[in-house]
Amino acid sequence: MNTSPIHEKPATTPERLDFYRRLDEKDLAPLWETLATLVTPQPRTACVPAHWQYDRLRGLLMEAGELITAHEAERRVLVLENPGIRGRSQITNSLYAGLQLILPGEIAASHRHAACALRFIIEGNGAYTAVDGERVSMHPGDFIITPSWTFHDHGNTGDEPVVWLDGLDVPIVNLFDTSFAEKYADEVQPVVRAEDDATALYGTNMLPFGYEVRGHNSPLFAYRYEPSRAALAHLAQRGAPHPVHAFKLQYANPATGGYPMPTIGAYLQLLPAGFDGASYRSTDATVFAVAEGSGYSVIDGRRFDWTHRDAFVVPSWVSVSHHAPQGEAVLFSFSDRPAQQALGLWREQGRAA
Ligand code: 1HN
Repeated sequence: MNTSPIHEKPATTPERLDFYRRLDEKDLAPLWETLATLVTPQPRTACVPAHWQYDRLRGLLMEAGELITAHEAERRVLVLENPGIRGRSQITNSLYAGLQLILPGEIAASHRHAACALRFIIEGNGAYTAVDGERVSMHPGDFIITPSWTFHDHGNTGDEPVVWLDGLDVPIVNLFDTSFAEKYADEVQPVVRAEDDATALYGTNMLPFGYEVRGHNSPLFAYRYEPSRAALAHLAQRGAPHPVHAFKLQYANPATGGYPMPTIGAYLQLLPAGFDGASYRSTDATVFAVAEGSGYSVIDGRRFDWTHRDAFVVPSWVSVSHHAPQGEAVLFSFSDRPAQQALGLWREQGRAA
């Protein structure tokens, strides 16, 4: 790959500086002064690799639970901010991530927005999320989607705190200046599909009879952990791991075979005990959550030792390899790959056969 710049910034002379000043007054700027940083030979992100240890932040999340109600906060979330771009509520240039806590008896009121969301359940049972009238229970390891512009509220009818990882495409929506949001008239939307009716479909590869494909969102809002995990176990029994990804599956929209949402793809991968992954990079910065076990990843030459419930992020076009020396591990991940592919921009390197 040719990584030399397409242009070197020309020398600045007093005459040129004076010219630039006069351009500036007219809202004009010389491209040759910025071209080298504007169009780089390869991605040059401000985002950095980062790791959030759940054991070290769980106390803070519970403290948030004492300091502010879900009602007052609207959503009680600690945002995972990429250290390279602090203050923007972003984990990558295109995605938001946060850890949301809902305590027993609490309700997070119904609203909708242009941004789509995913939830990956980290700990606790007894909470539900309602998406467009469909109430879905949440259990650790489940992957749940909230498509764009669908009303959603959450509740915890159990007796323990429930925590999940939120992922949203808020920065993409804001890049296009296409943000809309509104509250539902009541705190909670009516349940139009019973939990059991909806849940019965999850993991069956079946859709309601007569279902018509509409838009880009999966008609199934929840992907249970057990069937996904069982599929990975089955793959691991039958074949050799991929040198980079080990055993990796992507969550699919059963109506189209495509991604569950137009902007965010999500994945679950099993690293078998002793897995020593090869180095790889892709243009989609990726957020990982540890679903099971422990291990480490080498990101841009730095080693990050992770364990169950931790989160970490791999920026765009930065090399990563995964390792599971202490036993098998399962990683959940999500990225903006569907958006990049739709625009013809996605690339990867180091993908062995
Ligand atoms: C949101 O609506 C939720 O519904 C969580 O749980 C996190 C972050 C930014 C914007 C909207 C939720 C969010 C959010």
